[in-house]
Amino acid sequence: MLKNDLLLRAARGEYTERTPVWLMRQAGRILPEYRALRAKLSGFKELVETPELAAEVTIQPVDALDVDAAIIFSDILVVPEAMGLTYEMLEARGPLFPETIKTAHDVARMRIADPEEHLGYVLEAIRVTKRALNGRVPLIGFAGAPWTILAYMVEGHGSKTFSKARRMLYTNPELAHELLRKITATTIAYLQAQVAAGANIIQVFDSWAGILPPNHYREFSSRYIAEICNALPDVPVTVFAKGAYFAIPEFATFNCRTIGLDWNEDPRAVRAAIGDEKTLQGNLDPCALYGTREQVQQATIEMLRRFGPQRHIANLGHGVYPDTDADNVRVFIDTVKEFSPMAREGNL
Ligand code: 1CP
Repeated sequence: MLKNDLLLRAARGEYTERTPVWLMRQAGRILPEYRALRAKLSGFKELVETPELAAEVTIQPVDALDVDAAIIFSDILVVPEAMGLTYEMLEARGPLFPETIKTAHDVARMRIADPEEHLGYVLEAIRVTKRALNGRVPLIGFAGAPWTILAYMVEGHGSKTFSKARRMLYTNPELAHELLRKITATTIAYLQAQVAAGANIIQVFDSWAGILPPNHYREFSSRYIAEICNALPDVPVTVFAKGAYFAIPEFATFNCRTIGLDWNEDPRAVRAAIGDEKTLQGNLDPCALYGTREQVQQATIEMLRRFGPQRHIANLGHGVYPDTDADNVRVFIDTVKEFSPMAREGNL
């Protein structure tokens, strides 16, 4: 039983006495205790692949920041690795796939992964985390959306344009679909296993949604996200598609509970467009946390006003930047907790 279930109640559209709050990328470099542990290890992968360590850093922000949820410490790139494409995490540079997907032969070599066999370390990290959390807050499980995973598998690393990946959608759409089907099957089994291991809510990250034109987004991304939502009927799902403002009315028809908004989106306009069915998550600009204490507080209050008092999960519009002052992160969290109850009385 959960002692704090605000996040789940908000996701289900139930009344909350205040707005729940957590931050994308809350576990990581902003916390000195993360940096200290990380410095003792061979690298990022050791942390992700050792369940006790992954559980420890998952819980650090719950202790240090008093957020209303933990998110399992892992990465979206464990999925391509489980399918047969290993990644490296280069210090200060990000992920790199030494081999990439180019041909039909490459796609044929990718397997539909078995969660226990190929991703057992994440499932074990979830089990260890759940025991250690002992019901303090819900645990968020996650995966990348199939399009974002394809983008890394074809491109091999982060990119501003992902032009190799987008080229495939024009030059070999059938091959792209073949790969997307395999990623989707792997992701569905993996997320169902995360739920069985104890994840209370699932977030699908489509980080590179915004680089596709709307017609390609419908053909190569959103339909696979819909399949994932349909395969998880018993758990609330959050769809966060960065930059895909044009797809939000479509997400409103999905079997998901929450839609994540990035900082380009206006919560009032989204509400007006989609009605009250879904909970919204977001969307303070991560750069707002570089301001003074007073500026962070004002920006957070303004965000609360734009979303209104119910059906909102407070968050940033994307992951917190690693050089953000943890004290300003605390101001953001404390402001949500202090001021969101006032909104219920119409005093914000
Ligand atoms: O050594 C380090 O500390 C490296 C930094 C780091 C961290 C802390 C990476 C490398 N991944 C993570 C953990 C991580 N990744 C989490 C942990 C839980 C939490 O949020 O606290 C999550 C949810 C992710 C998900 C993830 N990884 C996404 C989707 C979310 C988003 O930010 O859009 C993406 C795109 C990745 C790929 C990735 N992993 C790491 C980096 C630097 C990147 C982005 C590379 C790029 O810009 O293309």
